[in-house]
Amino acid sequence: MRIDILTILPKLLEGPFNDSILKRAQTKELVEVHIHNIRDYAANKQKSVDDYAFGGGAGMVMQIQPIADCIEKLKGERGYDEILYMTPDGVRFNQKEANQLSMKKNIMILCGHYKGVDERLREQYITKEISIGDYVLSGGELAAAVVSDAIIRLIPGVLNDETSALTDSFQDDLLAPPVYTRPADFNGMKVPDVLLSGNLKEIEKWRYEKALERTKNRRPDLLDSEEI
Ligand code: 6GU
Repeated sequence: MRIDILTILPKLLEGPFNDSILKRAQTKELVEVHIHNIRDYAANKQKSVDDYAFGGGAGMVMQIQPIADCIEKLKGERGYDEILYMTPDGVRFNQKEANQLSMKKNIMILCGHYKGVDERLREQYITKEISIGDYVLSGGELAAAVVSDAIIRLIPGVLNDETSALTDSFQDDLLAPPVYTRPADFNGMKVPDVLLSGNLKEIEKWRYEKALERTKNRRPDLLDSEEI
């Protein structure tokens, strides 16, 4: 898989992709991540990438030219399965979307700023508009990192057994159950007996019950009616 991210703040994205699982995925050549500075494509002398909104109002709008040129250049080099635009007015991102995107070959992600990008860019190039939740971030970069992380860890070979995605929260529409490690007794706070019992069937049952209980309490919206 290849992910191209278009941003005016490339430094913001360096950290998340240069550590831990996302870094290893690139070293193992399971994913290529390319970050493009939109400002490099600005055709004007001042290298400006934003301007006042037609019709007035507060906030700047990201201009069409630098972004269109960057997208056109990349599209000339390869086909893209999706061109995503990160925006708080997009469709809410979830695990199902992450699963689907993890099976694509080439994905482009455009990070918005200020009051957003010129609408004509969205009409002309964007195949999917994504929000990561009901709150507003200063820009799309952190959201792009979130979405990329959720996608990349699902690519076969990225995770090992210990970090397996199979037992994640949401993979079966249930939140994950509580987990414990040594010591079994910390200042009198004890690990549930069943986890020390060695009875795999009982442990599975306990984990399922706890996952269900946690989901009912915190995210009842995730449960189908027959499970409640
Ligand atoms: Cl994708 N971008 C911004 N700027 N804010 C957000 C978001 C995205 N998702 C939630 N809030």
